[in-house]
Amino acid sequence: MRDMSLPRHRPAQPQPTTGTRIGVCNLCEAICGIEVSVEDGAVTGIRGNVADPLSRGHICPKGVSMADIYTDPDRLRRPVRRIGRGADATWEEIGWEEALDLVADRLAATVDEHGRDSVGMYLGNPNAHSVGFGTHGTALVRSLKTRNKFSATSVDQMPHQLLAWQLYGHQLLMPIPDIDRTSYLLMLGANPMASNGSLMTVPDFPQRVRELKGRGGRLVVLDPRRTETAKVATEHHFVRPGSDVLVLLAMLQVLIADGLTDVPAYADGLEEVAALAADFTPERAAGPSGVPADTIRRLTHELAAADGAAVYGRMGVSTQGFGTVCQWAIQLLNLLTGNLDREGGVLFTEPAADAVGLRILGPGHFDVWQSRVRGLPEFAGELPVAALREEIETPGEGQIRAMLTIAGNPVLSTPDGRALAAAFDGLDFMAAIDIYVNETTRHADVILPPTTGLERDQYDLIFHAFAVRNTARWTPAVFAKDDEARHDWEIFAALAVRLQERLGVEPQRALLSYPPRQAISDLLDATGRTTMAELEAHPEGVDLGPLRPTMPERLQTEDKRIRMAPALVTDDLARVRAAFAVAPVPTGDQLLLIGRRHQRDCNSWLHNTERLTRGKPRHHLLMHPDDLRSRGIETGAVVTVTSRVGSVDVECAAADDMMPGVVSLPHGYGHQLPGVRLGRASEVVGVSINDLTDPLLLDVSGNAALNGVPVTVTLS
Ligand SMILES: Nc1nc2c(c(=O)[nH]1)N[C@H]1C(S)=C(S)[C@@H](COP(=O)(O)OP(=O)(O)OC[C@H]3O[C@@H](n4cnc5c(=O)[nH]c(N)nc54)[C@H](O)[C@@H]3O)O[C@H]1N2
Ligand SMILES: Nc1nc2c(c(=O)[nH]1)N[C@H]1C(S)=C(S)[C@@H](COP(=O)(O)OP(=O)(O)OC[C@H]3O[C@@H](n4cnc5c(=O)[nH]c(N)nc54)[C@H](O)[C@@H]3O)O[C@H]1N2
Ligand code: SF4
Ligand SMILES: [Mo]
Repeated sequence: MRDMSLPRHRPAQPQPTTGTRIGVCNLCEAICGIEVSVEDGAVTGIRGNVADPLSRGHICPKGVSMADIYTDPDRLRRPVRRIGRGADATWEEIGWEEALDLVADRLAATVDEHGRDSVGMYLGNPNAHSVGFGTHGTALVRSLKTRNKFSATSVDQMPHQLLAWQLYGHQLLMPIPDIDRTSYLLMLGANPMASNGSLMTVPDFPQRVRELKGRGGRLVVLDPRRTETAKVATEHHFVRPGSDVLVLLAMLQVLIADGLTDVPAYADGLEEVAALAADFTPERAAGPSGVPADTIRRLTHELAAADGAAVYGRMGVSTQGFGTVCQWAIQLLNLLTGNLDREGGVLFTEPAADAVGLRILGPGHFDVWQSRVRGLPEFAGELPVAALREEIETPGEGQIRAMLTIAGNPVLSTPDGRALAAAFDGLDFMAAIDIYVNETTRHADVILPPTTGLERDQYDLIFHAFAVRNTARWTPAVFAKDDEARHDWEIFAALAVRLQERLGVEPQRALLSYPPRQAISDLLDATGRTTMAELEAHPEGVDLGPLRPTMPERLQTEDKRIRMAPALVTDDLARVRAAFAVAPVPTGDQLLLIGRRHQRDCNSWLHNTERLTRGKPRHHLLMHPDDLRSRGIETGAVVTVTSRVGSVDVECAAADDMMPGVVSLPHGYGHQLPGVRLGRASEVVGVSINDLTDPLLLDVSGNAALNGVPVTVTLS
């Protein structure tokens, strides 16, 4: 049910009234260029832009839905204040000045009374997709100076950033598979046919794989589900969730024992790595992982022999118990086979706006301080979001009493989300910068809504740096915002200045008048690879060429060398040994739960658009037919899935594509909470997988182990 107290807005007279404009889709990391056709102010079509040097005309169903976000009647267009709670809450619109003052007053008062850590912050995924956050978000974050800063990073790519800092000297300096020239791509725990790639900006993955196979190259996938990507691969192997670490260490062992290494002159520590990997043989990996020993040996030899090869691993090997060791082994497989910094291997990008070289973000640090309750390590100034709830609920010095969320929905996105929702209700004050009343922001006292994709300028500060080709693109807004709307950067700047004034810090007023275009222009000038003038003359994007060798100059370590065996990793091998010493496989009636993504889902949102929610339901618990049979469960039945933290009831479906002993639920569902104001979303069936994931299951980095969660499944 939509709350009628919430005024519904149609956009004010949009412009241009008729014509075709170049835009960009900011819904995933593929950053596709688009062409938007407009007639009489209404979007009549969105296509991929064939002139875009990176995306080459690619588009997926979500790109087309950029128009639905723009016209969405559920979307907030003015600040709102909540009156009442939960299902009975109503929302009233208030003016911008009043709303900003209210948020700044309450947050500053909390800091004054209880100290700077009493305000908590969650930064969600869409921030990475907005230039305004890149240029102005940090000022807001810094103005609060809280140690209780959390983000989607710790349910996502934290191990990658931690290792990028440890090995290459900067948290954002990650080598990218040279997919357009490689002859061998070994992929673990990633499904780019659905996700369109991550930490590998690779628009049009399907076509690039066709090209790879067309030139005789191979794609090998290791995944507990025969995914859409596994189905287009030349080879797929099931691997038991959480056990990849044994397979990857065994590959290192084979590589070294069989004399297949080709170590670059700027890397140190081969002997140490050899000693560490020595007893992780393929035979030891085979039982727990389900990958036969001879397969592990063969894949290792193929990798070493290939003329340009890349190993790549994503969510499935990051958000699991050994995410850091897995990602370390992946980096080392590339390094030791001589594929780092090699055409057709993995290479560093040379972005036109270089967040790494220009130190827009610091290089990183780890465990400099710890979370108050559980003593979990910070990484680069943020704490694991799995600790957020206890930091709100546990009394004492430093307890979180007020929250600010920015573009985040942690109730659906982080472990034990249901309990986190209850914790939010206990706060003194909560504010959100968000475009919807969703499962998280319904707890906020005030919501400040920014403009969205088609109404704002865009430059992909983050994703150009992870792209399979060096390109740059500045995209002016397709539609001018209406007078009363605010861009996110305007909200960040206005709130930062207000907080600085109230907290006795010199206010950075210049922020308010320095739009992202100017900031990006300055960054482009600093590297000199292109200019704002050139980008404005080429709105389709400017091609800066394929990835090139840059080593060791591009290294950000002080001595321009790579230390291959950092203590953080070598220490964690003890945990690996212990984990697989006793019970290599789940016992009894236990199954291991993993997540999944669908091409037409977008994390926790966009379930209110007709375009993306029609068609076959896709919320089922997928289960191997043998696992159903042994429990006497028919496909389609409603089952109860139970983990340590809770249980959910959901329909199941038999799927030969699942590894026996493994079950899968999509993430981002579970919209049936009272008070959620999202048209169709509340009718979209499906439960939240994060009502089952466990905040106590963590990688050494603090990243949540969202995959490989032990569950039982019974007939409801
Ligand atoms: N179990 C399980 N959990 C997961 C995952 C998984 O695979 N399995 N994946 C994890 C990953 S990789 C991620 S990145 C997180 C994502 O989780 P979150 O960080 O929560 O991000 P989203 O769900 O993408 O978006 C959150 C909200 O941002 C708002 N929003 C959208 N666009 C904008 C905008 O332009 N500005 C503002 N201010 N708000 C906007 C919308 O209301 C949306 O609901 O989820 C994680 N959670
Ligand atoms: N359509 C769509 N696209 C998206 C998103 C979306 O929600 N929808 N979200 C975006 C975001 S925020 C991100 S971070 C990226 C993520 O991009 P990907 O990482 O490519 O996406 P996932 O589908 O989460 O892929 C994880 C894979 O790991 C497998 N897996 C689970 N556990 C294990 C394990 O222990 N070992 C191995 N080897 N595999 C395992 C799963 O079966 C799954 O196939 O996608 C982005 N793109
Ligand atoms: S692949 Fe990603 S960037 Fe491209 S249209 Fe789809 S959602 Fe948008
Ligand atoms: Mo993500």
